[in-house]
Amino acid sequence: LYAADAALAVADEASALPEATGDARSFRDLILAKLTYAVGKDPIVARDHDWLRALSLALRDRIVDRWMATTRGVYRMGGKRVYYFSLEFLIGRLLKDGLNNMGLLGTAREALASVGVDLDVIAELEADAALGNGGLGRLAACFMESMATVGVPAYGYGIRYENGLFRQNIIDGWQTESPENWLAYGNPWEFPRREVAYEIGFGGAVEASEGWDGSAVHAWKPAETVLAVAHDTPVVGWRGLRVNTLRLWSARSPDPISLDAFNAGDHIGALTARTKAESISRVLYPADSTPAGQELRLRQEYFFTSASLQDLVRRHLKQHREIRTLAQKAAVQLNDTHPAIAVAELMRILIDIHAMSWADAFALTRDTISYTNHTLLPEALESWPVPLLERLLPRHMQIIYAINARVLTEARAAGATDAMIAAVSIIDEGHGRRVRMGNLAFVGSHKVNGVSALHSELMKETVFRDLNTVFPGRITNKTNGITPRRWLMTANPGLAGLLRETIGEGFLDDAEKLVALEPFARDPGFQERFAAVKHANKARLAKTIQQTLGLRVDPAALFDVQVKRMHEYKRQLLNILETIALYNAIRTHPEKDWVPRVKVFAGKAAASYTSAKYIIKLINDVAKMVNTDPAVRNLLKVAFLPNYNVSLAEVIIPAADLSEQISTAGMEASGTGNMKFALNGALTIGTLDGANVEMRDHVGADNIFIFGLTAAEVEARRAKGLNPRANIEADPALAEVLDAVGSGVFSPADPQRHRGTVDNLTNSDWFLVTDDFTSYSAMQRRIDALWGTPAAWREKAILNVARMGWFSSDRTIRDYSDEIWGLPTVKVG
Ligand code: 4GP
Repeated sequence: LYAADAALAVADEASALPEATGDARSFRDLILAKLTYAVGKDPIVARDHDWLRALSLALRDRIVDRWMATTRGVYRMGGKRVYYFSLEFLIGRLLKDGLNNMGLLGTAREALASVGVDLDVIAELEADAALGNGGLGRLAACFMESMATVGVPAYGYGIRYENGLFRQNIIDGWQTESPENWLAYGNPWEFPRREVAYEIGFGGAVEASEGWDGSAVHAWKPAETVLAVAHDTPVVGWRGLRVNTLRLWSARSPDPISLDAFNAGDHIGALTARTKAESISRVLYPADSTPAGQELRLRQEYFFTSASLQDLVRRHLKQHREIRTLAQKAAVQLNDTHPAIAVAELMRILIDIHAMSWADAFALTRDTISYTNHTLLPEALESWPVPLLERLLPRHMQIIYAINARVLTEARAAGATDAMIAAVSIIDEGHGRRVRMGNLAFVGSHKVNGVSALHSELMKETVFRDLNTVFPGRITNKTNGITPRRWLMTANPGLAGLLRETIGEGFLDDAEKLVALEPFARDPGFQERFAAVKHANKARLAKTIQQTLGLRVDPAALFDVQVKRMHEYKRQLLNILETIALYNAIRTHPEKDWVPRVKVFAGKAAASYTSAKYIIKLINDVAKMVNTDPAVRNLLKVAFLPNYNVSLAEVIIPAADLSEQISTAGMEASGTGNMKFALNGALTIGTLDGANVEMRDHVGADNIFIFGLTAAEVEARRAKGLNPRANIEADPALAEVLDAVGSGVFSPADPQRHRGTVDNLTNSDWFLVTDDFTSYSAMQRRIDALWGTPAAWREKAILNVARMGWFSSDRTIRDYSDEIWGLPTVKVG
């Protein structure tokens, strides 16, 4: 093989290179063949990016073999498939995860070493696919991996955004946004399927005629069409047992250019239609709980939903020839309301194209679809103006009206009052007539789930109270989970290795086997090794902090971390205000025995979310002062790491001692970062919110630091009327902090800068920062005390690792399979 010869020549020159053996040798040859024939480079001149591409393609070949086998198997068995519809898939990098799941991590490392290439160096060059905003998108990615692991035949359906979530730059402490160009070096993982393209219509009119039996027949004649072109990415499960497909749609114009216009000299106008069509898959909207762009966002939602439904109906008919069996063979899971238009689109396909009766079509739609809710925040509940839907999707609007009429009749029959009717109606008459997508998703689904026990209960009491009365039993809970392959094995190889040596390999296949670690929690020898792993991870994060911020931090300090989207309900503000209180206390009482802390923050704010951007600025203003104040003597450091994404999370999470999960109770649907930290041996400081509640139940109340008001108490205080001034008066430390921030101590060049933030806290404080400040602060001091007894701290940290197995997304997916999708799963290992 020519490539192999050339590589050996390279190896000869650097005679110290290790020899590859066995599997590594054949894998090396595969990499070299890819480098030569797919990348077109000689090993002698290959650069790191070339090696990355060659390695990725070599791995991809191995994955593809399993992929074909999996797909053939599903066809042969004729079983049910799951279709996970999500506007976001926050998949991050795929190389190491793929190597790990294929059992090739060591092999690849050895193969590359034999040609003088360092796997870790080239892996760092892989683009981070940020096709999502936050928790909802990352959950979809964990679910894809777990479905492949537990043997659920699944397709993920979404959009192939040319530019994913924006890149966050911090300039002079302020967030600025620039486009993330994740496709700049091409994407080795995807297979474009030009032949799999569907027409997606917009606008136009509906023509009604009389059918053979006298019933009305409707034909939608769209004014405009866009093509949805499939791009497939294989998703490998643990041990490579099965490989599923992530199918992302890219928008294309049916007419790439208007030649007439071009020839007439209008070179830009000739491309207008194309630009408009392609803009659909251009960018991901920053949608985490902020009102997003209007029409384009709706176009995106319909675009990918329609393409996906057309695709799965085609697959179903090809295999089973009979549309009526759809629900037995296909389970469509709507990840939040973004794909909720699926209810109307599937009805349109069944009625207008397959000539089904209304009743049959609706029963089939309901049996096929189910919906997951991810937030109770009122501003995040999607609704579209009726006139917009009427113009863009006229046939769907008709169908929605018809569904609504039947739902309201059903509700009346069930004894609904007028107020209940108004609440269950898909049309919101209160705010200028809007279509409530949550209600549409609810009535079109056989199951509706929340993502933690608390959240699912709150759904029944708040947003879906009346729908829950009319359709009792439809709401169910599926507590979120995280994949331990990415969040333990590949993100924290040191800890994974230690666990394997200590309790064997069983936990790799079944995370709940981590309980075998419990007997080691107090073992001094094990504690030492556990602490050494943590220290190494902290040293690595310290290096990242030094490289990105030029800030030196001591890995021996307590690493206290809050990383997640920036949002007022997540209360990064509470954290930074308490940090200031600590700063004041250290300055006032330098003689005390302070615990050295490093406060780490990271997270993006939606571009239009001004108050969140001010919080970022405040954190950076505080950092600037604290980090350079000699009076603090390195007892406190504050680091805001820019551009939080999956790859950065993989470095930060294994290095945390303390995990901040401090949302206003009742507002965080679940959280999944909370699970990742605890699985990696961080202790949690948190409110009784989202999945924190279940984490406390699993790890034990002694091993988690719970503070603050409960969801019920928050509701009661809001009902009674908040009184932040009284809270501030009652806590002199808080008053001092707010005085300092408001008067510009941290922003001397612009003393008014943070006035708005302080005024808002003093006058309204919707997120109850001042209500929880005192108990939060007290809990932090208890944490300091525990840190002073390393054996006690380590014992708790180890027990967290041992008891977090239940939060594996494998468990979550098994629950969905059993109770929502009606599918069998397998045990691996
Ligand atoms: C998030 C929720 O805020 C978070 O609590 C939850 O863990 C996650 O979904 C997954 O269920 N919501 C979003 C969103 O990301 O865009 O609404």
